[in-house]
Amino acid sequence: MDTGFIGKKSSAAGGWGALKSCGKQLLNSGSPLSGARAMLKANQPDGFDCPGCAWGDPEHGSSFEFCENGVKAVSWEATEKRATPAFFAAHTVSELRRQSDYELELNGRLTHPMRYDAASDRYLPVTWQDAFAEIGDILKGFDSPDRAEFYTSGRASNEAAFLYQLFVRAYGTNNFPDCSNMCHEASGVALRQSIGVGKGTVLLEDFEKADAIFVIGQNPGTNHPRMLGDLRRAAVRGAQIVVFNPVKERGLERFSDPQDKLQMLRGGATDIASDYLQPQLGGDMAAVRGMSKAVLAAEAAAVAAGRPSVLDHAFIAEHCEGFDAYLAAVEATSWDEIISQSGLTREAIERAADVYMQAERVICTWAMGITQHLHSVATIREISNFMFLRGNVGKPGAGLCPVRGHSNVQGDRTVGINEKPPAAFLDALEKEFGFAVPRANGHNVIAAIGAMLDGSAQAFIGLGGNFARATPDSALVEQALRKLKLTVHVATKPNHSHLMPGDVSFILPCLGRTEIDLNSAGNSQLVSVEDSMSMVHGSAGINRPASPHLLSEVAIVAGMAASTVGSDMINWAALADDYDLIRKHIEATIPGFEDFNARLRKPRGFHLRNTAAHREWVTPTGKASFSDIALPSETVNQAALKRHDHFALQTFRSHDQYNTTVYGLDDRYRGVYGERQVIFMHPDDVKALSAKAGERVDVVCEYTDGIARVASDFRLVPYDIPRGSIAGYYPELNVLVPIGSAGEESDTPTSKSVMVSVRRREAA
Ligand SMILES: Nc1nc2c(c(=O)[nH]1)N[C@H]1C(S)=C(S)[C@@H](COP(=O)(O)OP(=O)(O)OC[C@H]3O[C@@H](n4cnc5c(=O)[nH]c(N)nc54)[C@H](O)[C@@H]3O)O[C@H]1N2
Ligand SMILES: Nc1nc2c(c(=O)[nH]1)N[C@H]1C(S)=C(S)[C@@H](COP(=O)(O)OP(=O)(O)OC[C@H]3O[C@@H](n4cnc5c(=O)[nH]c(N)nc54)[C@H](O)[C@@H]3O)O[C@H]1N2
Ligand SMILES: [Mo]
Repeated sequence: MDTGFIGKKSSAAGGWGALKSCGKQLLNSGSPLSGARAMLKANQPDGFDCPGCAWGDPEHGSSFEFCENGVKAVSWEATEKRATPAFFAAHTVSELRRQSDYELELNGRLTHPMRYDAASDRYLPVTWQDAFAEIGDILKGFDSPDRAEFYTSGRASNEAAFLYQLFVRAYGTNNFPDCSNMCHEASGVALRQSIGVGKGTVLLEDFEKADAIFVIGQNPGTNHPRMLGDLRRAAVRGAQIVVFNPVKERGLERFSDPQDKLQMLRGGATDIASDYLQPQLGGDMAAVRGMSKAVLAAEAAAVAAGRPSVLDHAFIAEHCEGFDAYLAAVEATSWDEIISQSGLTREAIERAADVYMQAERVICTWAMGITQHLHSVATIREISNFMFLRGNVGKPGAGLCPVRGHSNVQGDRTVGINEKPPAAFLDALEKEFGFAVPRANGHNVIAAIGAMLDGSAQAFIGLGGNFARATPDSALVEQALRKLKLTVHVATKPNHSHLMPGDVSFILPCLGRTEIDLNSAGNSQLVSVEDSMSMVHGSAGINRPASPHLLSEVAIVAGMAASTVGSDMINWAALADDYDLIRKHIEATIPGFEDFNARLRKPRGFHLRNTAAHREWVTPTGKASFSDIALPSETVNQAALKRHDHFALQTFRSHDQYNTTVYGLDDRYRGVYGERQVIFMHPDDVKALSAKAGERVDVVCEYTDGIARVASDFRLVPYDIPRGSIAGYYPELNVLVPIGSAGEESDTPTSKSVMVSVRRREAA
C-alpha cells in the first residue's frame, strides 16, 4: 500500500515551519516583494484588514501581526499571475471545468469583465457598461423580484454589503442567501435566544484576564492562527485551556509563537491545552450538560456541607429566567446518556467541570465543530446555560465567543445582509431613503437552492464566494446554476461557480482588500470591517490593482443598481465615489455607528456596543434565558457505531486552504502531504474494515432520501479520532453533504455529521 503521502506531523504548530511556509508562499505568488510589503501592513492601524480570518487585532501589536495563513491569504491575492481574456480564449468552459479548485485559482487574478458565449463555450470580454445594462434588463424583466437570489460571501466590506442590500431591497426582495447560513448561523440564532444578541460578548483583552478558556469544536492553529498567540499567552500565565475536539489538532496541543524571538531561538513550544477531550461528533451538548451536572452536584454537596456556594446565585436571580426548568432538564439527563452520546468518560467530564468551577472568569469559544450539526442551536444554548451557572457572561475576562469565519462575515450581517431583516431596520431604511422596502422574509442558502432547482428562481448574483463548491450537494447545485437565466459572479479569481453558466453569465472582476481603491478625484478610499469581537475598523489597500480594468465591489454594486432600479431615488454613482456618504447612511439606519466616519479613522476603530456584555438582555423577557432542551435522542455518530462500516463524517479544512480556495496540497499539522482525497479514521476502525493505511476507499452517503451520493477514491489515514467518527476535506466531500439535512432552527447544512459507509475499492 502506498503511504508516501502520510508523513510526520509538525512537532508544534507555528514555529520555524510556519516561517518557512511563508517564504515559500511569497515566492510561489510570483510577487514576493508586494506580498511581503503587504504583510507588514496587514491588521495595522494604517493598513488593510487581513482577508484571512475574523480574529481581533491587539491594541499594542508587534511590528506586524504575523500569521502564516494570513501570508497565504495576502500573497494569494497579490499574485502576479493573471487570468486574462487570452486565457479565457484559450480554454473552453468545459475544459476549465476539469481543473481542480486548486488549479483553477492558480490561473491568477481576473483582469476584465467577461460574458459567457454559449456558441464557442468561452468567456469573452465585455465592457462594464454593457454588462451592467444587460444585467439590469434581465432583472427588470422578471415578473417578480423574488426570482433573483443575491448571495454574499463574508469578505465584502461593510460599505459594499450595505450598498448591496440597499440595491436588492430597492429592487424588491429579501433573498439574501449568505455564507453565514452555512457557517455561524446557529450561533446567531441561539445567542439571540439566550442573551438577546447574536454575537459574542468578549473583547480580545478578556483573553488576558480569563482563568480558564474552553475551546470547543474549533481548529485555531489553521483557521485562526493569531488566536493561538492569545491562547499561548494565557497558557503561559497559568490559565487553564480545555479543548473539546474529536480530532487531536496540533495547534491546540503545542504552539511555538513566531512572534516570540526567544522561543523561536530556543526551539521551544508551549503546551496549549491543559485538558484535551475527544468527544464523538455531535457529542458536545451531552458533554456540556455533563459538566453542568457535575457543577450542580458540587453545588448540592457544598450546600450540604455548609461550604460556599458554587453557583453565582446573585447572577441567576437577577439576570436569568428558566433556571428551575434547566435544573429539571439536567436532573432528567442520566450519566449513561451523557457518556454514550459524548463518548467521554464521566471522570473526564468531571475534571473539566472542576476547571470551570475553580476559575473565577471563564471564556468559551467555538466554531464549525459546534455550528454545523443538526442540533447546533440546542448545543450553543447549552453552552450558554453552562456559562450562566457561574455568571460567566458580562464580566471582564469571561464570556461567550463564537469565533467567526470570513474576515467581515459579522459586519455584513450587521449592515443588513439578512434574509429575515428586523422590522426596525426596514423602518429605518424606509425613513432614510423614502421607498417601500419588501417586508416578506427572503431565501437563505438552502431555500435559494430549492428555488433554483424548482425553477422559481431564475437569477443568481454572487458578491464573492464560490456558491457551487461551498454548498451541500455540490453536484445538484451545479445543475441548479446552469438552469438559470442569469448568473453574475463578482470575484477576484476564477472558480468553479463561474463555470456553471446560465443563459446569460458574467464574471465581474473586483479589487481585492490589499489593493488601492481610488475614486474619480484620485483619492484612496477606505472601507470598514467588523471582527469577531465587534471591533469596527478601517481597511485601505496598498498594492497597485491587479488590472486597470478592475472596479471596487462598491462600484460594481452601484453599477448594477443604477441600471436595475435607476438613480432617481438614490444617486448610486455619488455613493460609489465617496464611501463616507455610504457610511453616513449606515450611521442613520443602524444603531452603534454614531459618528462613524470620524471614529473609523481612529487607529483601532471602535467597538460596537454589545448589550449582553453589559448584562442588558434584549430578549422577550428582558432576562438571559436558560433553555431546557433534551439531548438529541441519537446522534449520527451513535447510530453509526451500531454498524462497523458506517461512520459519522465531518468535513473540515486542511492547513493549506481557505474554504474552497486551495493554496497547496499539504496539511503538515496532520502529517498529510501532496494529497487531499483522504479520510482520517481510527486505526481500529481501519482494521475492522480489514483495510490498511493508504488504502483507497469510496465513501457513500447513507442519508435516506433516495439520491445516490458517492465520493470515489479517497485514501485512508489512521488517525487519533474517536471510533465511528471520520473526517475529510471540504469542498471535495461536499458531494456527500445532503441538502435535505439541515440544522434545527439554523437551517445550516450538517456538514460535520453526515452518515456514510466506507467501501474498500480493492475488495469491491
Ligand atoms: N486558513 C484558513 N482560515 C480560515 C478558513 C480557512 O478555510 N482557512 N475559513 C474561515 C471560515 S469561513 C471559518 S467559518 C473558520 C472555520 O474555522 P473552524 O471551525 O476551526 O474550521 P474547520 O476546519 O471546519 O474545523 C472544525 C474543527 O471542529 C472540530 N469538530 C468537528 N466536529 C466536531 C464536533 O462535533 N465536536 C467538536 N467538539 N469538535 C468538532 C474538527 O475536528 C475541527 O478541528 O475559519 C476561517 N479562517
Ligand atoms: N462541507 C462543508 N461545506 C462548507 C463548510 C464546511 O466546513 N464543510 N464551511 C462553510 C462555511 S463556514 C463557509 S463561510 C462557506 C464559504 O463559502 P464562500 O464564501 O462562498 O466560499 P469561499 O471559498 O470563501 O470563496 C472563495 C472565492 O471568493 C472570491 N474572492 C476572494 N476574495 C474576494 C474579494 O475580496 N471579493 C470578491 N468579490 N470575491 C473574492 C474568489 O473568487 C474565490 O474563488 O462554505 C461553507 N461550506
Ligand atoms: Mo465560515
